[in-house]
Amino acid sequence: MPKINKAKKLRKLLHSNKLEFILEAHNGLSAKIVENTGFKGIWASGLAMSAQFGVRDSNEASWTQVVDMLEFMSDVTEIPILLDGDTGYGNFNNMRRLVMKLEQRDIAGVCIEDKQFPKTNSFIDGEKQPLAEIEEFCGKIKAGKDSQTNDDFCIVARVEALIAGWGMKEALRRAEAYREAGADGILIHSKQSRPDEILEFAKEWAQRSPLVIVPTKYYSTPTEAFRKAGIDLVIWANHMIRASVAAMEKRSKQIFQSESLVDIEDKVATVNHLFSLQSAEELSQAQDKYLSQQSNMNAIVLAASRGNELHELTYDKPKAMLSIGGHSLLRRLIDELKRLGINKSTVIAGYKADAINIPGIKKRINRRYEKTDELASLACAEKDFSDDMLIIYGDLLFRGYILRDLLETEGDIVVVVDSALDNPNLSGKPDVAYCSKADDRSPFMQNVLLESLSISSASTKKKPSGYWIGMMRVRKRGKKWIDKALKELNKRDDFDSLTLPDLLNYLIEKGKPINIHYIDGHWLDVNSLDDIDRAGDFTK
Ligand code: SPV
Ligand code: MG
Repeated sequence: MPKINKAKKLRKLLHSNKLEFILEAHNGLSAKIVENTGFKGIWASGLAMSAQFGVRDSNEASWTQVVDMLEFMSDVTEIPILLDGDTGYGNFNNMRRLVMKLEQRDIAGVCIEDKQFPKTNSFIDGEKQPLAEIEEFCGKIKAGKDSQTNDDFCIVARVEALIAGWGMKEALRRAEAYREAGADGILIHSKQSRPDEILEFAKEWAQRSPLVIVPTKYYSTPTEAFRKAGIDLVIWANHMIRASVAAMEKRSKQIFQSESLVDIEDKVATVNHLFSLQSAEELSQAQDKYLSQQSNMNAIVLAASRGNELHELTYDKPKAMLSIGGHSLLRRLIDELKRLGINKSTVIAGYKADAINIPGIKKRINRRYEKTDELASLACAEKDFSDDMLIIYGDLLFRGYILRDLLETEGDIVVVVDSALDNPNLSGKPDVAYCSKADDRSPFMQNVLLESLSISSASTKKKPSGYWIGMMRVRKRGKKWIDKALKELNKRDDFDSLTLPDLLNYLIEKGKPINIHYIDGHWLDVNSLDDIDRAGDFTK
């Protein structure tokens, strides 16, 4: 995107031949709000910025802290920002460096006032504050102008003579000197509640250069009077910070007194509104564009069974919550999924569901776990199915590369099959896989399809190709097949006894291709006490 020249925009505001308005902002959020409202520019007020830091408007916040804040403001807006640069934070040399740093952050201009560093706010004993020497201040303006690299960067000179009680003549003398030194505009400041001296100044000034005012004290003046006086720019200088202070004090008192949120929920901005001010939507679109596919995946984890073979070890928890080396099997699995960018997991619990207390997962409960098998559990998570998901047993231990490689394997449904038929870690009754081709151990064997799964190899003379390990990846079309199959199988009397292998066999019967991702060992599922020892070694 071509960079918009914010300095040019500010210059245009100063020279627009009509009265323009800019509003104060003091951080990224308020800057965004000012822009969203429709203002054409932002006043980065020294008073408001120091107030939001909780310090005084007396150069207590360092100039680099101010510049850091400006960066946030500038990053989230496209309208120009005019910085209230106090006295330029030092002499001509500090001014040069300030201009350089402001330009680097795309700040459109800076206003400096003819006082001495450290200054204090003009409305606090304004008449006691010493003014800068005219020559010295002119040198500062010149140094700033000479160091800017963008011709449109604006330096506005603020005349404090009226505030300090030095009179109209001195104010005009100073303004003229600053104009001649190269200032792009004059800000004439007043603390009177009536606009008389400002209007008089404007008349005498006679549009020699752009004129800027801050009607904080003479706020009741009709805006038309400024227009008629030929003023170019009005700064509403501190009303965002004051609005927020009033709102925060009111609401914090209410919460404190009521010890409840009931009365204020409707009176504060919604969390969604905050998200929108933070452009959360843009981030989610960028995630879709830039994050690898697997980060949008979710995992459906089956963890409803007790694991009866483990006897008293699973007396008070399901098998997936057995601790191996200090972490439960399920915890290890969820951590591994996260490591590979799968951050959404639905765990289907059943037996001792309360014992599954892993943060950040969604839990679905198969209340009929005692009378049902895997498919009934899977159906409990139907609402969480997505167009890219992993279905996996909750008690599975495996080396990370297995899942990583699975995520890179093509296919609407891909199941992981261990072709090491003599894998010493195997126990229980693993599901025997018969596939269209045996594993030839080439790195990326493709287009191998599952022909059937069976609980034992005795039923057929065909040579098994390996064991299904209880992990499958399902893409959009595969999900549709599974949705449909679950509906159809649910009508069968034996639905409660059906397992994931039954589902896969059913899909194969219906002609759906189930792809194979072959591995060679490096996984374990815990079925017996011996497996627990093996699992301990496996996780070391
Ligand atoms: C500011 O906004 O910090 C200003 C304007 O300097 S005023 O507070 O009115 O002096
Ligand atoms: Mg200020």
